Amino acid sequence: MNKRYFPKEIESKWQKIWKEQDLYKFDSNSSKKKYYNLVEFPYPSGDLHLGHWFTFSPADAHARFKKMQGFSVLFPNGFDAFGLPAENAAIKRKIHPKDWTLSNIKNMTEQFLAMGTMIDWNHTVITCLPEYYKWNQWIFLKMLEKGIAYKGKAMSNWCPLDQTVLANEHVEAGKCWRCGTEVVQKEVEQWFLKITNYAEDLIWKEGSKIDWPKAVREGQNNWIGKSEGIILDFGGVEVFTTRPETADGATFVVLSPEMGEKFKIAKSEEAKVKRYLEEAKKKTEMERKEEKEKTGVFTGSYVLNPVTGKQIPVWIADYVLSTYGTGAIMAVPGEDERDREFAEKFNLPIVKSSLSAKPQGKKIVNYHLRDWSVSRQRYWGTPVPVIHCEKCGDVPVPYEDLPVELPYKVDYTPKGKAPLATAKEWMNVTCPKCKGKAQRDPETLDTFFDSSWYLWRYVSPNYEKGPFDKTLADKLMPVDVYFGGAEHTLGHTLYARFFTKFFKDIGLTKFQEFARKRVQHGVILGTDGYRMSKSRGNVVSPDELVSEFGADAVRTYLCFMMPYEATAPFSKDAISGIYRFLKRIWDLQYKLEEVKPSDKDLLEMNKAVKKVTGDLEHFRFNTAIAAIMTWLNFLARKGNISITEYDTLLKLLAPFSPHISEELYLLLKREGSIHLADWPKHEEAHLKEEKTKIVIQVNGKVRGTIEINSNDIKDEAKVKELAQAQGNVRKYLNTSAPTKVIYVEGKIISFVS
Ligand code: ANZ
Ligand code: ZN
Repeated sequence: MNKRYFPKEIESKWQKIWKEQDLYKFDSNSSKKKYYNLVEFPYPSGDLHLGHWFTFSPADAHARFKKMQGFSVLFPNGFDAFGLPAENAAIKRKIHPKDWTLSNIKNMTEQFLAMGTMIDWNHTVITCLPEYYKWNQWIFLKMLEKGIAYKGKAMSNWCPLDQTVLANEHVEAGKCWRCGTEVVQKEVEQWFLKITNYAEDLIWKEGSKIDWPKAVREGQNNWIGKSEGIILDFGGVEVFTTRPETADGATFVVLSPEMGEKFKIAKSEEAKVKRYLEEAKKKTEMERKEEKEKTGVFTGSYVLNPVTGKQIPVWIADYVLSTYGTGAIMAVPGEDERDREFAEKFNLPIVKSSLSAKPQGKKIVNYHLRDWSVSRQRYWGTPVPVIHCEKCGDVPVPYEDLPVELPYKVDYTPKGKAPLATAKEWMNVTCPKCKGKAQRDPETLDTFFDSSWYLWRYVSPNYEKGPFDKTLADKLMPVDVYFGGAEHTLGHTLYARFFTKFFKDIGLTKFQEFARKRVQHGVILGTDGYRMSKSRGNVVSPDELVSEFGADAVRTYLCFMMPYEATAPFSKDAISGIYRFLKRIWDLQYKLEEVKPSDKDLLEMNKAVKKVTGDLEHFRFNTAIAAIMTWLNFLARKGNISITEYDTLLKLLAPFSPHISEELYLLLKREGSIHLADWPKHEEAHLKEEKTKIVIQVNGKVRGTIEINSNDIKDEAKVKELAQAQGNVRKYLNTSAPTKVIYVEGKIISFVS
C-alpha cells in the first residue's frame, strides 16, 4: 500500500476487482429481506454530467448502506434510449440514431463504472432494443384489447403545407419550424391511452401508506382535478357548474367555440361569429387557458335562467373549453373573476348572487385529466403494432408476430409525414385477418410509454414469456425508494402509476402502487448560480473533477454539499475540503495501535454510529457526513486509534467513499470486502454519559447544584458557565459578575460577589 493517498490508483484497481468478482450481483433467491433501490434511468445523451453524479451518488450511498444492513439490495440501471434528441443529433451529424445512441450508452456505462456505484448491470434495460420494445407492443395490444388504447380525434398543431401534426416544440411563434406556414388547430386521428379510466384510482387519498412528497401528491391531485357539480338546463343549453347556489347571479351563458359552431346564430351576427370561430381555431388549449385579454362574440340568441326566469344572452368565448363539463357555462360575473372580466369588457350586467339559489340538476363528477395521446410522427420510437386493412380496418399485429421491428434503413429526415411511411417495403404487409394487402401503422409510441414500466422489466430483464416474471415481481416489487427529479411529478410518475394499475387489472401484479417511497433531488448549479449549460460556459465536468480529486471525493462532496432536495451552486473549494477530509482518514492509519478504547472513545464512536445510521435511513446524506467529520476531529486529536474505532470509521465512510474505505480495510486484515461487511450498530449503554453532581455556592451559601458530563469536569470554563446560567445563582449573584471563583474539581464551585 502506498504511504500517501493516491485516489487514481486505488479507484481503478477496486473497480476492476469488483467487476471481476461481480461483487454487487443481486441474488433473487436470497432469503434476506429485499430492498429495491431505484433511480430514474438516464437518457443516453453522450456523457454523464455532474447532474447524473449528483443524482446517483447519494442513491448509491443509500443502497450500499442497506446492503451492509443485511438487505438483499436490487440497484439496477438502464437507458431511456428512444426519443427526439437522438433523431435530431443524427440528422445534424449524419449518424444513424441507433448507432449514436448505442455508442453513447457504451460510453456512459464506462463512466458509471468510474463512479464506483454498486449498480448491478445484470439487471438492465435499453429501451430502443427489440427485446425491450417488443413488450411495449405487447402491453399496447393488451390495452387495445381492454379498450384502454383507442384511436380518437384530438385537436393538434397542424401545418397545412407540410400536411403533418407538429409537436409543441416545433411550433415557433405560431408558425411551422420547417416551412414557416401558420399552424392551425386541427382534429387529427391519433392513438390515445385512456388514463381517465383510472382518474379516481390515481387520486392520492388521505392516510395512504405510500410515502411520496406532499408536493407530488398535491400536484397530481390538482392535475387530475376532481370536481363535483351539477348540470343545469338553461332551456336548450346545458351548463356545468360547481356553484349552483350562485345561479341567480347568472346574467349570460357562454359557449365554447366548438359548441358555438353547432349553435343557431342570429343572421345579423353570422359574419362576426364566423370570423371569431376561425381565429379561435388557431389557438392551442394552453393559450386559451392562459389568455390574458378576454375575447368573445354574441350569438344574437337568448336562453332562460331557470332561477330568475329572465332571458339572458348567449355568447361564444374561447375561455370556455369544449373538452370540459358540457362545454358551456353559466356566467356569474358577480362571483367569478373570469366572468367579471368578460362582463366588464362587453358591458354585460353584473349582479350579486344571494348564494342561496337551489336549482335542480343532475349531479356529476368531472376530472380535468385528459386521455394521453401516445402517437408520434417520429422515426426513433416503438412502432405501433397495428395493421391497416381497407377491408378489416385496424387489425392488431398477432402476439406471435411481435416484435414489429423498427427498420434500420429509413429516411428519417423531416418530410412532412411519419418517416416510417416512406419505408415502402416495411409498410406493405398482408392483413393478418383476410390475408389481403394492408399497411403498417407508420407512427411510433411516445417515449413516456417506455419509461412507464421499465422498473418492472428490471426485475427479470431477460424474461421471454411476458413483460416481466410475475412471481419475481411479487417478491421484489414495489420499489422501496425511487430517486428522481421534481420535473416528473405530472408526467412520468403519474404514467408509471397508471401502468401499475393497468397491470393489476390484467392480473400481472397484485400491487396498487409501484413505489413505496419517492425521494426528489434538487439541482446542482454552476459556480455562477445558474443552471449549467454549454451556452453559459459554466458546465463542470465530472471527469475532470475525478482526475483531480478522485471519484470518492466527488461522490462524497455531492452527498455533503447540500440536502438532497436542495438546489445550490457547485464549489471547488468545498470539494478540495472533502479531499483533505479523506486524506486525514488515510493518514489516521499511522496512529493505529492495539489499544482498548476508553469510555469516552466508545461514547464518541457510538454517537457517530447512531447519527450516521439515522441520517442514511432518512436520506440526510449531508448531515451523516458532517457527523463523521465531527468524530474524525475527535480521533485526530488523540494519540492513538484502536482497531475497533478505525474499523467502524471505515464502515461509516464506505457508502460514500467506497474505494478508499475498501483499500484501508485491508489494513485490518478482515475477510472479504468492506461492502459485504455488517453495518455497525450503536450500543445504548455506551451512549449514556456519566454525570457528576457539582454544588454551587454564592458568598458561602449553597444556592444550587448542576449535573455535568463526567468527561467535562476538568473544563472549568464550562462548569462556570453552566453554574452561572442557573436561575437561582443568577439571582444571588445579582447579575453582577463574580469577583472571585473557586472550583474544586468535580465537587464544588463557589462564587464571591
Ligand atoms: C358558476 C360559477 C360561479 C362557477 C362561481 C365557478 C365560480 P372546476 O372546479 O375546475 O371543475 N366551467 C365549467 N365548465 C367549463 C368549461 N368547459 N370551460 C371553462 N370553465 C368551465 O370548475 C368548475 C367551474 O368552472 C364551473 O362552475 C364553471 O363556472 C366553470 F362563483 O359555474 B362555475
Ligand atoms: Zn383485412
